[in-house]
Amino acid sequence: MLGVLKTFTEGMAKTRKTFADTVGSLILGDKIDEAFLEELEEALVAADVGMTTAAAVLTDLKERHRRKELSTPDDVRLRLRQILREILSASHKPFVVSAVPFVVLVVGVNGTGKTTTIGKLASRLAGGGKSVMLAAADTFRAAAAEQLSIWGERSGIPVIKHREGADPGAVVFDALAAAKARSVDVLIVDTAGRLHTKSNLMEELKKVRRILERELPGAPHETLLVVDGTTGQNALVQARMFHESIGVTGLVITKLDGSPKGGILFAIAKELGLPVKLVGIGEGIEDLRDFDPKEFVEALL
Ligand SMILES: Nc1nc2c(ncn2[C@@H]2O[C@H](COP(=O)(O)OP(=O)(O)OP(=O)(O)O)[C@@H](O)[C@H]2O)c(=O)[nH]1
Ligand SMILES: [Mg+2]
Repeated sequence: MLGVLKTFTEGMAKTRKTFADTVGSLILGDKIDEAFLEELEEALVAADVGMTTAAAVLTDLKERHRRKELSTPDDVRLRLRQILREILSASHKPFVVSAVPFVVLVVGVNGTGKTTTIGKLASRLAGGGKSVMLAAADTFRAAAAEQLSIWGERSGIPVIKHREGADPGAVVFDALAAAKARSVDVLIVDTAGRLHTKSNLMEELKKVRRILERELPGAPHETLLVVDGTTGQNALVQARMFHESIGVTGLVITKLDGSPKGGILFAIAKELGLPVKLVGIGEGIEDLRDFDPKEFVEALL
C-alpha cells in the first residue's frame, strides 16, 4: 500500500476526542476542589473507563489532594496520566513468539474482527521473517475459510481448511501436523464466532483447545480474545465470559479507529487483569499495532 502508515494516535482519534471533551476540558480549569474531583470521576465514567476504574482513580486523587500534593489542574493531569499508565502496565505483556511452532488460538464473538486480525498479524509475522500457517477452524460458514484464504494468499501464507461444516477439531489436528512437518514458526487458528447457542461455541472452542494441548505440549501458546472496541462495556462482558470458559492470555481490541470508547481498555486491565496485546486501527493489512500502555495514555491526555 502506498502512502504514510497511519500512526497509533491517528488511529484512535475518536477516543482522543472523547477524553478531550470529558476529562481534558475539565483539567483545563484553574482550581481544584472536591466538586472538581467528583466531576472528574463522572468524566472518566463517560469516557468508558468503567465505574471500578474511575472510583479507584478518584480515591488516589482525593487522597493526594488532601495531602496537598495536587494544587493545580496540571498536577491532576500529570497524576492522572501516571495512574492510568499504572493500571495498564500492571497487566501488560507484549505479544512475543517464544516457541516453535508457536500456536495462537484466536477466539471471540462474531464480527469482532478475528479473521481480519489474523490476516494482519500473519502478514506482519511473515514480513518479519517467520514462516506462518493459518488454520481455518471456523467451519460454520464456507465463506469463513474463503475469507481466511484470501488473507493467506495476500501474504503467501498456506491455509489449512476442510469443507464447510467439518469438525473444527479435525482442522486443527491436521494443521498442527502440517505445521510440525513443515517446521512452521507460527500457526494461527481462526475460529467461529457464531453457533446455534453460546454454550455450543464454548464447547467447540474447548475441544479445539484440548486437541492443541494434546498434540503439542504448551500449545496454545497464546489464546487471543478479539473484542470490538466500539461496543464499550460489552467488551468487558465478553472478556469475562471467554476467560472463564476457555482461558485467555491476551486481548486484541479492534476498530479503535471508529470507536469513541477506547476507555474500555482501562476497565479490562483493571477489572480482569488481562493484558491487551494488539489493537486494530483500521481494515487495512497494516492497521494492527502492538499495544503500548505509555503510548496509549499519552495519546489520550
Ligand atoms: N475499522 C475497522 N474495521 C475492522 C477492524 N478489524 C476488523 N474490522 C472489520 O470488521 C468486520 C468483521 O471482521 P472479521 O474479521 O470478518 O470478523 P470475525 O470476528 O472474523 O467475524 P466472524 O467470522 O463472523 O465471527 C470486517 O468488515 C472488518 O473489515 C479494525 O481494526 N478497524
Ligand atoms: Mg471470521
